Amino acid sequence: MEMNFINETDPEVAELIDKELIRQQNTIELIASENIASKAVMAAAGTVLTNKYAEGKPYKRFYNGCDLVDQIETLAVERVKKLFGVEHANVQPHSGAQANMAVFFYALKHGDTVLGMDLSNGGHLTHGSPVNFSGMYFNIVSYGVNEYGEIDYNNVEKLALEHKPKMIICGASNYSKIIDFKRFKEIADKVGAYLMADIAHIAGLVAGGVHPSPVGYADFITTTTHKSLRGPRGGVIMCSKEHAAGIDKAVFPGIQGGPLEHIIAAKAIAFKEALKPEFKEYAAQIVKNAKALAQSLMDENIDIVGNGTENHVMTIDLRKTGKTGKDVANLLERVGITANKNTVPNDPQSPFITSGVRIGTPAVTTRGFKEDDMIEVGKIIASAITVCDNEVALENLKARAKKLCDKYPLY
Ligand code: DSN
Repeated sequence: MEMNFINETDPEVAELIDKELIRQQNTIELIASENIASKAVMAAAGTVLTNKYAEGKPYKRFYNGCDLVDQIETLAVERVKKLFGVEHANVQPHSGAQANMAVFFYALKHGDTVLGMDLSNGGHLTHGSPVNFSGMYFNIVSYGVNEYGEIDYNNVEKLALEHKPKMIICGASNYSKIIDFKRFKEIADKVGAYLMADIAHIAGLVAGGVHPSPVGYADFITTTTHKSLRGPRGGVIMCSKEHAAGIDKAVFPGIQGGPLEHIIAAKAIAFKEALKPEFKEYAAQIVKNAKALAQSLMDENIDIVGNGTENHVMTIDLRKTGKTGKDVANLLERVGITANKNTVPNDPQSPFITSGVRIGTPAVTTRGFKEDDMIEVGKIIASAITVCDNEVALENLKARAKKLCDKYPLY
């Protein structure tokens, strides 16, 4: 029905949205940060709530007419608090980057030292990249991963003792091992630093009980809501009561204006979905699928950084194939698999070319893929890398990928 409204007003945009639905239906989505939101989540994001200004917090707004959005935002807050077992949550950040920015704004002063994971080692732009506000306005010290793709906690401790950061950031955009939040907390305590856990990638796994939680260790927990958590595109900050008022002020009026109440309603629905027992099964299946995919690739003689995965994501290491991440990501798109190029530890290539491809299983798991399907996906990827110049063979692989897509309709 919504598409009819769009079509009446703007057939050009409607056609492109229609085509994007077909693209998603006919593609095996392995971008580790993407997912497939439910119809209810999407419907809430397209409601009259987009019309409402509601600066401030529920029941303490600057504008009138907020009674109903107050109730909706309160539902979102209470549900996410229950889901993660936290004392306080702010559901207004428009994105994960803004959630992180608000924590920086509250916890740090311009020029303070922050210890975070390097972007090319799996960290995030907002963990101190020189091209991001975090790297421009703060003194960043970075830690990375060893050749097995693991954080060297002793090295993190050494850097912390040497540089005395005001805040340490853990959590990553491309890290396939379990994060030891307790160890990070011990390091932070040794130097009196705040600990921020950015769980954007693993939030669904934490909520589903298949990855340890940072609650009780991290002073601030930030996440996006659209990755493994499977909600609308947006962010959340969680913390103890001690930091609640300061974090809320950092979000508004610190870095944002009016909250997106239509997206907050969609977040409330996603949190309700994640509180259901089925979500635990989903989270467990994401990890089972990732392990099956990693094994299938390694069985086909494809290297995986760290020889496997403990969560939802892994990086194919292409160094021995002589191919680049950029080429293979494009090649995979050619056969109906979407992924992104990514650096591997000590990558000889630039971040624009890379020697790796990051792949993850949250989206395909939502579609219903199981371990057997992941084995087939691994075989398709491995064959594509091998037969990359043979058009007939690539067409054949595309047909195999399409068969899997047809087996699991998107909506
Ligand atoms: N762009 C996200 C990812 O792909 O991991 C990080 O925000």
